[in-house]
Amino acid sequence: MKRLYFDILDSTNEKAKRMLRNKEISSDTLIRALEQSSGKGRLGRSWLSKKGEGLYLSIIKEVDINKNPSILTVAAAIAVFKSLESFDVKDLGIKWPNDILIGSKKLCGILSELIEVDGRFFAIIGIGINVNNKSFSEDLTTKATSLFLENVYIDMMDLMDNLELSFEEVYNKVSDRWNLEKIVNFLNDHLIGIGNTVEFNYKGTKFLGIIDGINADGSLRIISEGRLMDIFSGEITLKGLYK
Ligand code: BT5
Repeated sequence: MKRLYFDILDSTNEKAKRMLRNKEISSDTLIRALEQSSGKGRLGRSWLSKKGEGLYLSIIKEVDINKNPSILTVAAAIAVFKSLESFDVKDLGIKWPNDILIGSKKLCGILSELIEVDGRFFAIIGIGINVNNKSFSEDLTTKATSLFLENVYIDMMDLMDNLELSFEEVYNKVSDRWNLEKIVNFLNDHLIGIGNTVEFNYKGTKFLGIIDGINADGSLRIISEGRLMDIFSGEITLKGLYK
């Protein structure tokens, strides 16, 4: 994978979009910044991206729009999980669709975006991992953690190298039906909240349901009012997670 490094960017995802539109990069590129001035979360939220505190990167992959590109978000979550696991990080969990937690606190967020350039589709998979953060602001302190705060010391460059390999491995597997099944099983084994009650939004209405697992297309299976429902995107609130 081609790598591009920057000291500071607004957002590695935004930079990737600009460069794709200007034909400066193509598939299989990794963009990293030491700092982001407008790190992005989902749904207009922001991602705290101070200099040297976290790993901020985007991976660009051309995708076949007919082959469910949304599975890439879960593939990225699994790649991060496996990478951290290989460094012996304990108590990891995946919260659908895009968070890696240690215990009940968020260590990593993933923002996948899809853009079209001249009829070709590219997925931009943005990954933010808290590495050296020594503390968090009041609003995040009960919700967020870093490797440092969990007493884990991993060199950021080693983490990035390992993560890139892990991503390629998982990415190749999700393109294969048989392996996809194994990947989904892995995900369900590490999914936070199976059997727990969640609140979720479905077509504009709030429902309570019980998490049953993740499907092969990356959607979340919920049992609500005796029915199975598949949630493809959006927000779930796990009851009692952040206490
Ligand atoms: C995410 O959004 O979790 C996706 C974060 C993706 C960040 C990467 S960094 C590289 C690439 N370039 C970008 O510009 N973005 C990607 P979401 O699920 O919406 O979570 C955002 C929420 O998490 C915020 O509203 C805060 O409550 C919380 N938050 C913000 N910064 C955090 C941090 N560093 N650690 C833990 N939680 C954080």
